[in-house]
Amino acid sequence: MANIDRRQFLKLCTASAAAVGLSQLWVPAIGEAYRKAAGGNPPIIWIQGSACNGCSTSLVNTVHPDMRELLSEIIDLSFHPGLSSGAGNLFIDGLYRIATENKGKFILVVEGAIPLAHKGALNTIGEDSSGKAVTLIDLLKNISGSARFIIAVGSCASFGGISAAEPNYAECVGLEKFIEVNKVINIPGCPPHPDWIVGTLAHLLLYGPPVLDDYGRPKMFYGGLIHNNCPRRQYFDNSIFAKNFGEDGCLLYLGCKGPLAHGDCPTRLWNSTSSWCVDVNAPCIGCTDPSFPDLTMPFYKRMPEIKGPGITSTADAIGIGLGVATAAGLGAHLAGNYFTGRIGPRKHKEEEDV
Ligand code: FSX
Ligand code: SF4
Repeated sequence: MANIDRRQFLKLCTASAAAVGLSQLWVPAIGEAYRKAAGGNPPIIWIQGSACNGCSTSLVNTVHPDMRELLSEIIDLSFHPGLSSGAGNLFIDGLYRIATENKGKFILVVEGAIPLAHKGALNTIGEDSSGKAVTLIDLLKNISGSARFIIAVGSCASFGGISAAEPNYAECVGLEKFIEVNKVINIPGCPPHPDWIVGTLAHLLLYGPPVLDDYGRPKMFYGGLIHNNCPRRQYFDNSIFAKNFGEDGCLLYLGCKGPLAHGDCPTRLWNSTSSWCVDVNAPCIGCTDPSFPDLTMPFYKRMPEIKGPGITSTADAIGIGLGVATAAGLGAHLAGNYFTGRIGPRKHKEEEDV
């Protein structure tokens, strides 16, 4: 058993940027849990689809724990296209061997969307020993059913993201279009914060799946609206709006999508707690939302559907209302995405808030 309980762990994971030295507390606890775990740590198989590699780059930038601690004390990253050595069919054979030997145990992490056009031929990941090209679709069909947990890392893998933006000639979809919805944990963000990835993995390994919201996102990281914790919120409430980049004021008129996006960016901060988008005068582009990017563009133009100050309902009610209003205002061809296929809401039985 870990020597920190789940409540303490959640407290550490949801702590603000002021909390330092998290690794001193929870990295050893997780390491100890691993050592005591019967059968050792479940291996992680990380595969990539249509993406920019930004999610992997974000993971490598983890600070607490750092990458060395992460790989040596927390996770068993058995396969990663960029971090594993090997080439050719040996690479693919190795991947299948890990999946077969760890049937029902391994964690499958998918980065990037799944391109469906041309039977998946736009996304081959290597060749098997007979020289036949292996597509991402083939691989997912072959191994996803054997995974214990499946994680979609990034907005592309979660909901399609940039890869599925109009006109989407490659017919990219998020993982949930491919795999039973309730089996996938989504960690959106373009890219996601390293803490969101590492914290979710750690929770999975220590306590099982975290509590998820209706879009499959761990509530411990995505439970609040950006707008709710934004340091410029007082400007919004007092109708003080920046009209040009670099001015003081709420960034709503410059396109901020903070009122519809969920995440803890304002309190967690990015790049080793140095900053986040709004801190550097850049409006939130809503990258954690299922509507990103088709419905959150243009990034630097105000969405008329996002109302100004005077809103007195709860922050979450504002977010839901805006999501629907925005979809309604942007044309049926895009709204169709929102209400059907691409962004399918799902319901979870929740015993706790996070
Ligand atoms: Fe997508 Fe990952 Fe955006 Fe990139 O690789 S979530 S394009 S920043 O980062 O898949
Ligand atoms: Fe902050 Fe954007 Fe909300 Fe303004 S609209 S308070 S800048 S999140």
